[in-house]
Amino acid sequence: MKTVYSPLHAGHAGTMELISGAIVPGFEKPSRAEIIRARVESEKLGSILAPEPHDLVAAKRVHRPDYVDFLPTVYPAWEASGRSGSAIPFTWPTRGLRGDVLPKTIDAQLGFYAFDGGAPVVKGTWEAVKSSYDVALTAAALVKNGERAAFALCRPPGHHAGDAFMGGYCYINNAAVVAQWYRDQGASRVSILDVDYHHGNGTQQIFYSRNDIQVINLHADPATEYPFFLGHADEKGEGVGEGFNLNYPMPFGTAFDTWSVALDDACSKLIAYAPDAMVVSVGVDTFEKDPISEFRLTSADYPKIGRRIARLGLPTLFVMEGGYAVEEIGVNAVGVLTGFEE
Ligand code: SP5
Ligand code: ZN
Repeated sequence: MKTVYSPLHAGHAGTMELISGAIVPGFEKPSRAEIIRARVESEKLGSILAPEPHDLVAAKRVHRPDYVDFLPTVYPAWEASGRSGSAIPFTWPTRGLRGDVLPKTIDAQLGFYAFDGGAPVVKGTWEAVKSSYDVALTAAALVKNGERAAFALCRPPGHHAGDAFMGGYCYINNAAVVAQWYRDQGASRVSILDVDYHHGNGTQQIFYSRNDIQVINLHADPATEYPFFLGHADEKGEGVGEGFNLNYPMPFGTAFDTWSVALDDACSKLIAYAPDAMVVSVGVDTFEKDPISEFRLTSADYPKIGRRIARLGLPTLFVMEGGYAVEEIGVNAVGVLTGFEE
């Protein structure tokens, strides 16, 4: 299959992250995408294409327009206020505070448009976010125009970003953008299968009241794992969307024997829905050696995931999400794709 990749992701670099009581270099770093790209080449997965530039119309179909327009203003406003480094929010309009009045100062606006402090903005962030969006849409067009599958090597990832908030290394929800784009191009139904270790809270939130986009998540139980406040099994969608959101929370220590049972069940629900196309939010932070995660999948398991997804027989777009064991990220991410192509 073809891969779409942009070098512009690399400007989103040098981010800082507050984790386990310390401020450390961000886990979501440029080498992730570079190592995956190198593995795409060495495994001869297929050609690597540059993205076509897109306007922001498709982003505004799933995100609030004011949120999309805010993103490119962050770093200029941060610099104008005399700071450098990573722009990170520290105050949020939680219960009991006003979440309906956009404040005037950048520190407050960051909190207004974020659900955590995990999406730092540096000088090159917007250009990288925009390139990741272009990568996703360009890869989606390949599939729409007849390719069985394509790989959007997106960086930064997207599945934690909701209609008007960033967080968890995510800014624009690339998987949500392309799912909606397929609908706007004439698909009747689209499924999103999110296999990242973390619950795709942004994707769930965006489509929660919809019956035309099925959202299925396999992830660590939010009772004990980030993003904590969404992703329980009883979240099934609302209104006409009831029954079209499916969550498979699993405990720390989950290995492929258990995880694959959830995948099989998810696949049966997906087949019953009979979508015209599917989008896979492919995170490989389920890996046993992932530095911030607690599942136990091995490198040998990733091709099995690809094979199982291939059996669905659907036009498939793989959109890169998480995975922080950098040394093995290429083997694991590309393992899913080569497994799919067997
Ligand atoms: C796209 C994606 O995978 N985003 C993940 C964001 C996770 N951010 C919070 C991580 C908190 C992890 N807890 C530390 C446990 C270390 N053993
Ligand atoms: Zn993740």
